[in-house]
Amino acid sequence: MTTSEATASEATAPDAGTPDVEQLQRHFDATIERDQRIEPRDWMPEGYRKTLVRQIAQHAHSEIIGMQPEGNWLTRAPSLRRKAILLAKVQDEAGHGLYLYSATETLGADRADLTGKLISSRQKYSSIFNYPTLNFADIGVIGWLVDGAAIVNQVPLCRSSYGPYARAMIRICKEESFHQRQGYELLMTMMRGTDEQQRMVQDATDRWWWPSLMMFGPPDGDSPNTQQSMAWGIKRHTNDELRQKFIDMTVPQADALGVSLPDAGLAWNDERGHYDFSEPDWTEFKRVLAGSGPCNAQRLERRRAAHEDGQWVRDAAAAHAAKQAERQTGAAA
Ligand code: FAQ
Repeated sequence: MTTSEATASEATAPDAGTPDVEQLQRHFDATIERDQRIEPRDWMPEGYRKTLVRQIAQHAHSEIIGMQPEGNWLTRAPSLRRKAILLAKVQDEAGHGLYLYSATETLGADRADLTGKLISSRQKYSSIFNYPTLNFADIGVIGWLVDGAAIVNQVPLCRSSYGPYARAMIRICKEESFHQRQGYELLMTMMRGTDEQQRMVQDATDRWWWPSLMMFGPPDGDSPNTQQSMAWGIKRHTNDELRQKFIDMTVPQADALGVSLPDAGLAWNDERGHYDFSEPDWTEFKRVLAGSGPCNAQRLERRRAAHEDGQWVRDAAAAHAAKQAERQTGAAA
């Protein structure tokens, strides 16, 4: 184990006996200061725990709701190869949701409670999944832009201060990288195809560009959580820093693909060493967050229906577990 992997308890254990809250807080602060991990059994301030549950739950919900836009094309994939790739990707997203819900459970959250909060609109999921997938080029563009943005946002989370979240992100990021590449490869193939296929790619790029930039969250000046989350080492970069990184990375990819990005203000700035770009429409972002995006109602309705349809499975699993426990108690007696 490297020093940076040492847990808070191993690094500086508070004095023997029952430590008071101030002592525990100092110990926690010192762990964060040394850039070491907080683990589930370590003491943590309530605000830290709540912030993690909020962010990780929103992330888990995004993975699960995020299965819908692409799932929409599973039955209509143009070839067996594309269908197998898409199926694997959608299944991966379900897995990501499960690792993340498990991470919230290490913080004392209850998965059923979080699902209840999602389907009653008391917890958010990413704005990006409230846009429709109109044709198969959208599948490629989701891989390229949406998974591309997810990677830029999530790679730094592999160094997040909370151990179970950071470890979940390592595996998720490896899979997201395959997702991004399959999308880009799909688009490359379409761009070598007919005029109509090339037009489809351009149209999908035009529709997904701005929503992809909004995935990084509001501008830093309007982001109530960033400062504290960075002080706690939960987030490693601000929303605007990551948005800029994504743009700088994506513009050359668009050039290689042969598509234009729908922003007349996009231009390399030699002085800054970054691309300048226009401001996304933050009124639209707020509208989508408030529940009035193109697909919000449909996404939640489908998630609610899936939850209700699955009730008998949960009941059967609980009855089976109870029966097993009863048998074990009987055998032990
Ligand atoms: N959509 O103060 P901040 C994926 C909320 S990738 C909806 O800046 P924070 C992979 C925010 O929660 C997508 N809500 O907040 C995939 C806060 O709400 P609250 C998921 C947003 O937390 C690909 C309020 O606005 N990725 O699923 C959004 O410091 C393809 C104020 O904002 C993650 O969740 C938004 N875009 O920063 C799956 C990554 N932006 O509760 C399928 C982890 C902000 O205070 C197919 N999360 N809000 O009322 C994060 O990095 C952060 O939570 C941010 C927001 C950057 C999203």
